[in-house]
Amino acid sequence: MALLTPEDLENINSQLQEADFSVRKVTGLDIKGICKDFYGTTPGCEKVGIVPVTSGNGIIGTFSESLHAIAGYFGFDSFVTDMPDVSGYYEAVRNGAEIILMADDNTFLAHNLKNGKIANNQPCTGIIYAEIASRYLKADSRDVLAVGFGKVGFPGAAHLVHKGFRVYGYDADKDLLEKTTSRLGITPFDLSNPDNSKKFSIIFEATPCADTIPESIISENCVISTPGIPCAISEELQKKYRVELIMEPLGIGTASMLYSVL
Ligand code: NAI
Ligand code: 1J1
Ligand code: MG
Repeated sequence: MALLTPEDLENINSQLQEADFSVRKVTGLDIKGICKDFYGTTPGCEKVGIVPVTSGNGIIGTFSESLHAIAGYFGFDSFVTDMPDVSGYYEAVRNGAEIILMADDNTFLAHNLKNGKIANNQPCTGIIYAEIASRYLKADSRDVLAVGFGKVGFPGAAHLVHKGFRVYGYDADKDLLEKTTSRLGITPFDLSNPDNSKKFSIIFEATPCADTIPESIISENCVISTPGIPCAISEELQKKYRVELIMEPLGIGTASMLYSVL
């Protein structure tokens, strides 16, 4: 499992602003607008308690502070507890938290204690990046390429299928590729075969690998919506094809979680 590093989270506010600019350019709405439209919710004055967690690989420096900045950016009042783990959870609830945000190495959750709704970061991230991609105003068709069918990619790809897109898909794991494409009704599209040169204007990518998108399949001005870290495409190709890149390490997925539990 690829965990975030403090370097990924540097300048989280400017990363969010840049992502918001790109999302608006691609869809006509900002991240809040997409979440509001998609989940049908708006933040009131819910207080968010962020609990640092020490288990497994432990606390990621700036993870909790980044969540605090992200919650504020999307209009939520939040605080980080002084204590971690169970003591931190107790502290959060005692101090009036209505929504708890906390993560160990496997699960990053948002739990609304008032209405009981709970969200997991992986599907929330996949679905919102897929939703953003699906709203590309200048798409040339309803064909979409989905790359990576893991914990983030699978729910995103499923969302695109359910929205009625013609989804082509690839995963480096052959068994998973076969299983997922037949289960979801996706057309397998082998990116490792250079003869596959169909061009896409909408690409959704969720892998932990760099440079997964080859030059042969990208069209000028295509959208690549990708939560995957590191980046799916080289800077050189991004410039050459004027790619609209939606990529941000934590905030878009967290916004999706928060709006989904309102
Ligand atoms: P996962 O391990 O469950 O799935 C990754 C999938 O990518 C696997 O099925 C693997 O076979 C496939 N893959 C690996 N290399 C590939 C290649 N070259 N071409 C095609 N497929 C390839 O991982 P998960 O949990 O789905 O996370 C994916 C990425 O998203 C990670 O980098 C993770 O850190 C990142 N992430 C980002 C978030 C954000 O808010 N930006 C939130 C959560 C995760
Ligand atoms: C661990 C989070 C690991 C990731 C979104 O409280 C702390 O500081 C740590 N226990 C947080 N998960 O890196 C996922 C979540 C993107 N990657
Ligand atoms: Mg994100």
